[in-house]
Amino acid sequence: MANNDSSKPIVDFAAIKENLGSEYKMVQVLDGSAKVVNQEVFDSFSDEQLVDFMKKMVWERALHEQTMSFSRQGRLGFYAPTAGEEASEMGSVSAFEPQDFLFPAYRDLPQLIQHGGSVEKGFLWSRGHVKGNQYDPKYRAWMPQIIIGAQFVEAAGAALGIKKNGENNVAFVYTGDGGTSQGDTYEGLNFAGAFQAPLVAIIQNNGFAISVPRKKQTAATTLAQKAVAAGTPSVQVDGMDILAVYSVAKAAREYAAAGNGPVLIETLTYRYGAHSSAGDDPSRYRTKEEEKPWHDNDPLIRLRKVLEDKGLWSDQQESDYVDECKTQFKADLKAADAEPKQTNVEMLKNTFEVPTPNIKAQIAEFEAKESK
Ligand SMILES: Cc1ncc(C[n+]2csc(CCOP(=O)(O)OP(=O)(O)O)c2C)c(N)n1
Ligand SMILES: [Mg+2]
Repeated sequence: MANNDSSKPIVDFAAIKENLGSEYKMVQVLDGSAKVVNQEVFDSFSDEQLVDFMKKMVWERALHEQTMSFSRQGRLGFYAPTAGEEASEMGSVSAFEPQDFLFPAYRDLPQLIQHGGSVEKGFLWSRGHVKGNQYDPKYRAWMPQIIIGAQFVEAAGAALGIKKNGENNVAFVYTGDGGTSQGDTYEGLNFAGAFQAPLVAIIQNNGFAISVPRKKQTAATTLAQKAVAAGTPSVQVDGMDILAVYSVAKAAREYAAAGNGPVLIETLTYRYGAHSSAGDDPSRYRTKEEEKPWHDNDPLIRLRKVLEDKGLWSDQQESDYVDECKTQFKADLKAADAEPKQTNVEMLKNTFEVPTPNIKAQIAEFEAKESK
């Protein structure tokens, strides 16, 4: 049968495509010039809270600087730089309760530490030391995941466990923009949606998956809309505005903890440095002109302006606090240095609760070698 070319198509795919994701409007409390754009939410913060947010971001920036310096001295293993992502990381983690279960990725050590971990353990993790993955069982967090997306499947399982235990808590999980292209991310989200489990998924869209820019990663207009297929509400938030990130994460936590199922948050942020301390060169995949607006939008500058206007913060206070943090990080590295070197026996024993015959043989072999 011949088509009548002049008639309108039964479906206007072009119009549908044009509108995909158009309902997402980036949430802000402070705009790029630190102007309050949501007075009601801004007024809900006490002076103490504002100073606490500033201190957390200054702490994270100092941790970044110190770990980059340790890395250049060959004193750490793998470390993922975090400068630029302080509002996204500190704003989100501050919205959760100690009893919430955290599933971080490798760029989320600062959240892991803030959620009750320690800098020393973070350094041991960076060195691949098994002690970096061993936490007090009452501390509710999983080790930072290197396998992109895998933490979403784990977090969905934990969220279902939380629901089955009848707790009013949530599991919260992080991945990057690149992570949303990985099957596991969707599978975890879909599972949590199907079981209406209390999962808060945070996509830190920092513009790049190593050298692959966000635009080449997916044709989706926003990453937030990827939740829609899993029947999950989602939001895009200014990831350089800590007040917006915190407020959105807090609302997401409350919604999920109340038994309404999962939520997804996309934070729009930027990675200033290289992908990792292994030293890839960002100038090979982006220009200084592209980077500049993000530096102008720096999360610390934005909150600092607000605090200085209120007389709550000064350069002196900041530099004293940076010194205090860096002194502590140096002590934390010393403590990590004092940890006895990991043996193969320890690593093998840590692999399976009940070792296989093969692993048993290897344990015996290394016990003989390493006891010498
Ligand atoms: C399953 C899997 N595939 C590939 C990699 C290699 N890899 C490590 S980091 C990375 C990029 C991830 O980018 P994104 O999710 O945006 O996170 P970001 O590093 O920007 O925080 C890739 C592809 C991996 N670790 N795991
Ligand atoms: Mg990324």
